[in-house]
Amino acid sequence: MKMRKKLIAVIAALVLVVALVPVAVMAEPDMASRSLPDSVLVNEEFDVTITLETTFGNVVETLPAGFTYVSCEAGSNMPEGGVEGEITGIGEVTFTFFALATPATFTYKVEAPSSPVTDAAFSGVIKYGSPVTEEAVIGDETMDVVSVEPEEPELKELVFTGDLDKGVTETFTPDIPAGVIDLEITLTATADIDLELWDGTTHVIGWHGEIDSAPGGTYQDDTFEYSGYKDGDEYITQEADGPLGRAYTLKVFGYKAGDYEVTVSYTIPVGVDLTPPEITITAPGGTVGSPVTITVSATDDTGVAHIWFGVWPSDYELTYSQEDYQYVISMASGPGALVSVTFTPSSANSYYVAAWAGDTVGNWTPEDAPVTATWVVTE
Ligand SMILES: [Ca+2]
Ligand SMILES: [Ca+2]
Repeated sequence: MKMRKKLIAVIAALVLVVALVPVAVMAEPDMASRSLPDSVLVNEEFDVTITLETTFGNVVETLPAGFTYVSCEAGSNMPEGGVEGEITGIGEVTFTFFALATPATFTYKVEAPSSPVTDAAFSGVIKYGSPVTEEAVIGDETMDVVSVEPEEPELKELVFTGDLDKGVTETFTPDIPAGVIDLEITLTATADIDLELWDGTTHVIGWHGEIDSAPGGTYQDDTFEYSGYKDGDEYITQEADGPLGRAYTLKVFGYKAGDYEVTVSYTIPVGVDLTPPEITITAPGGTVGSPVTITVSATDDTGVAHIWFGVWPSDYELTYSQEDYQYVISMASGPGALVSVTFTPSSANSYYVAAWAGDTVGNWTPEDAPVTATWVVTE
C-alpha cells in the first residue's frame, strides 16, 4: 500500500507538471498594463496610463491611501468618451471602456497626497470577454511622492567663436567654476591660436604656463590632459574624476591672426555652490555736513568671504575700469559678511552705492552687474 501511495503521488505530480506546462506556453499577453511616473511632488496631479489588449470591459483600479482620483480621458484607438470612471469604493475606481482596436489606451488623473510616500502601490484588475466574465490582474506598480524635486547634475556646454589679431588675448566669461567635473575644452582655429587656462593670477596651462606641453600635468590637485600649444587644434581635458579644486579663467591668445571656435563642456554635480552671495545695502539719506553710515551685508549658502563697495554721484556711469576709482567718493572693502563706511557728504546730490561680494568657494557678483542702491543728500 505504501508503494502504491507513493506511485500515486508521483503520477499526480507528473500530471500537475504536464497540466502546468501548456498553460505556461499558452499564457495570454497581459490584457492590461499600467504606466506610472517614478516619482511626483506632493499634491501634484499626474497621469496614469492604462494600455488595453481588449476592446471592451472594465478596469478596477485600487489607488494607494492618500491618492485622489480626479478624471479620465480616452487615449489611442479609443473614441472620445470611450472611457468613464466612477468611484466604487475607498480608493477604488471602476473604468468602463470601449476601444476601436488594440492596443488602446486611456489615462486617468490622480492627485498625490500632501505628504511624501515611498513605494505607494497601485493595483487593479481588468474584466473582459463576451460576456464580460474573464478577469485578469493588472500587476502592482509603485511610485514615490517627494516633497522637493530631486536635483540632478547639470551639463553645461558653451561655444565661443571669434577672430583674433596677432598678439591679442581674449578672455571668456564666465569662469569655469570650482567643483565641476568632466571638463573638456577644444580649440579649432584657422591659424596658430593658443588655449590658456588661468587660476585667477597664475597662468596654469598654455604657452609659458605651468603646464605647457603634452600630455599635460597636475596643477595643485587638478590633473589635465593637454595637447600642448601648437599650430593646429588644441584641447584641455580634466583627467581625474574628482571636482576641479578652483575656478579657472579660459583665454585664447593669437600667436597668429585667425578665427577660432572654442567649445567648453563640464558637469556641475548636485550641491555645488555656483551662486554669488546675496547683497543687502542700507544707505540712508542725509543732509550736508552730517555723517552717514552705509552698510553692505551679504548672505550665502557656503559663507561670505568678501564684500567690496563704492559710492558715486548718481550721474556717474560705471565703466568697470580703473577710471571708476577717479570718481569714487567713498569705498570700503573687507572680509566677512558685513562692511560699512561712515562719511560726511559735502554737497547735496543723489548718490548710489554699487556693491560686489564673493563667497568662500569663489563665486563673485559679476563685475558688470553689481547690486546698487540710490540715496539722496539734501542741504
Ligand atoms: Ca596654437
Ligand atoms: Ca554661494
